[in-house]
Amino acid sequence: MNLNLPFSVKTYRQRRDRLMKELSKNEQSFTAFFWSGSEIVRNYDSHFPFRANSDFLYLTGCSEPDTLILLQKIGNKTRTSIGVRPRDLSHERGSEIWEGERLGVERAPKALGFDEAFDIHKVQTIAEKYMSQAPTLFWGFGEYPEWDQKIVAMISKVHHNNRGIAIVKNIRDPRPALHEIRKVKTSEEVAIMRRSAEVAARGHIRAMRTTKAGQFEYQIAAEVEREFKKGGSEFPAYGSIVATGNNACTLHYRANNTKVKDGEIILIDAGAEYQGYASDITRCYPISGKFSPPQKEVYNWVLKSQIAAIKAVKPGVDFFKPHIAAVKVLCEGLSKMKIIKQSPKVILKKGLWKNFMPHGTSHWLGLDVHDRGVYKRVENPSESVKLMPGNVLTIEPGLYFRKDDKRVPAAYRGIGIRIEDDVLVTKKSYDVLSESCPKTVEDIEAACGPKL
Ligand SMILES: [Mn+2]
Repeated sequence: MNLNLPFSVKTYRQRRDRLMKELSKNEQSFTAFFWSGSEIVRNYDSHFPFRANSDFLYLTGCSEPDTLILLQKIGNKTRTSIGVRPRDLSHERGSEIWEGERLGVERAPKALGFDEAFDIHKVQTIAEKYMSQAPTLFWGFGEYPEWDQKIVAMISKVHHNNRGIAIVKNIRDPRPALHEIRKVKTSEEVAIMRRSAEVAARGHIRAMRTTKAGQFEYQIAAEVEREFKKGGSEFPAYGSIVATGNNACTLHYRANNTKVKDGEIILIDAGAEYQGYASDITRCYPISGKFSPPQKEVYNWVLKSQIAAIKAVKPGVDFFKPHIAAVKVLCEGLSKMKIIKQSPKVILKKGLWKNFMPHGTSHWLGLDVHDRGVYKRVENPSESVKLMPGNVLTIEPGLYFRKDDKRVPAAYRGIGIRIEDDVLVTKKSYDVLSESCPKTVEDIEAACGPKL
């Protein structure tokens, strides 16, 4: 069976050990559970392609549905177990002959580096046994409601069997510790993320080279995603946004069903998922291959702001420092283009820029496109977290002038621009993982023609 783990079994074992060490800082003895997720029905008996929960993926590298990780630490002793679907070679519906090969109970321990494995159908007995051995249970509520209920029922059962005396005394969330670990990428992870960004960049370049007036946005998406698969990425990291003209002003535009016209700018926000890791790139280019003067003007202000933000990335600075750098330039642009007839200072102070850039400049990037991890300190929410070497974040300022926005001079209406790169925080400064994607007006116009 080809599991295609991105890293060695040893790496995943080390990740689990590291997590257990973190969790044991406050809890001597505990059990922790992590669920992979299940297949989800799209319609009738068709399912969406399965992709495991990212915490689960981080800890195993494996993407089998209906799988539960059990980690236990009692004093200095650790025990790891994994509940999987049993093998089934019958001719019945739902068997491997119908649905594909499974890892199974016998192969799982060695293949994934766990001490033991069990049939997921017997989870209740096993999980209750584990639970009754340690006073603290780590489980992340709110992601799988069905499992939240199962966990509560199991706790109840364990207590009932013990004549109502509490055995599970503390229920804690394992995610803050795990997400802090996930936030700092190793060089192995960075290599994969760089590749993810390179593959995504090729998709954007192909779109620039093939887009012609009269195509539908989804047909352009197909050109982008063709390069993803060609480059070894099985799935896009999220639903590709291909938004022409005024559609670009809808931040999470998903319809992708408009025909593109000459004279418009198209915005593509699309990233590949490579070995589980997301890239997230946004580029805008003219359908005709040439920017009009007002389009170019808006584009260059966003570009200037994006470059200023990237230059603000370095270890030790506040997470929001790049955002502030980006916003300052946008305020200058909004004033210079007379979109807001105020000085840049007033636009900044009164927050008027928010009318035309309603989103933040950055988010973490990793296994999840909006990778987990906090932006403000949990203990002091007025203080933002600092950037650290190994963090990967996006830098994506934008300006959006809706076609029906009467406040905006007519020449700029219907233009929506966002420019997004994936940036690694290095020991001294930054490294743009998506730098192979054209970004200046000159480079984009060159990439737009001649058409393939
Ligand atoms: Mn993004």
